[in-house]
Amino acid sequence: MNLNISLIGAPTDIGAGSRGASMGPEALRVANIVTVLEGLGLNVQDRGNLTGPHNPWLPPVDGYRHLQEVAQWNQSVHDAVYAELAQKRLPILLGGDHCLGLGSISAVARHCRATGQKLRVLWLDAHADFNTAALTPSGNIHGMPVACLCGYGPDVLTHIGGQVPAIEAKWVRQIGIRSVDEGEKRLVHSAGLEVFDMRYIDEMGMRAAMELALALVDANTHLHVSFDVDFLDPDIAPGVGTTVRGGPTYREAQLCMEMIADTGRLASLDVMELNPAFDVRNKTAEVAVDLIESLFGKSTLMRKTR
Ligand code: 6HN
Ligand code: MN
Ligand code: MN
Ligand code: MN
Repeated sequence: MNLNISLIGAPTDIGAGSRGASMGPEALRVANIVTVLEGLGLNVQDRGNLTGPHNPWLPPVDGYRHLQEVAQWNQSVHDAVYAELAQKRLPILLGGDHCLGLGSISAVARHCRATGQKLRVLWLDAHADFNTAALTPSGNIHGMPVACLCGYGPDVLTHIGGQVPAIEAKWVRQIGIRSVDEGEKRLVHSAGLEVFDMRYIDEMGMRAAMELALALVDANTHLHVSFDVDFLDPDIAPGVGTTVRGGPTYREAQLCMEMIADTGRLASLDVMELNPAFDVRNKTAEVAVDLIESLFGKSTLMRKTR
């Protein structure tokens, strides 16, 4: 794995339905994300925070809230993530709401086209984030990034990485899904997204889900993880704007991260939707940092050496 990590803060809630994800990057820093990663022997550069338009908090227009502002934020995320990848570093985007997964993954896809790598996106989330302007119940663009990446969206969002669609639905695996809107569900099915929802995880277990989600990851695969903190059960992660009961437990989430780490192919990461305004003494940020530590290969005594 790449040992050179760059942190990029994106302090905005421009695509969300509640205010506060803009404080996410600082909460992750307060939870010691830098020293925890350094403790694993990684070289960590904190690039500080990107800037962008403030949140005007307006109602949706033609099915989108803040479309131009969302496009601007995503353009700067794209540029920052692409620059780190071009310097052969592993970018970690500190969100910020999940609309920014669009800029981040557009950059990763562009990088993979340039290097000839296969891209695999793991989308860890309670939600599918596969809405369009016609389907969305809210107009909040954090519910739309996967659809935009797959080409279902307005030009200002689908063109950010220079190729439309930025990715193919078959490169994506969604894990932990348990809240999908009615119209969104139909589009998920027709686009052919592979979803390991909570029903699947309940019946088959996290291990079986991750084995399938990681099948076909090989030495030429760039593995991108987009970690929406609302993936986690609200009992352990109340600090998000859109909690949904019935998510992975602490242990299930650890196993998920450990199995990703074992591939050795993690090459970029988003940590999104952390909302300190809903948190209790920064504990959700601490849980997220714990899980990121496992994602980067924190080893335990019981682990067999490779
Ligand atoms: N997220 N499906 C809902 C919507 O408004 O489109 C919720 C989206 C949540 C998005 O948590 O990243
Ligand atoms: Mn999300
Ligand atoms: Mn979510
Ligand atoms: Mn790469």
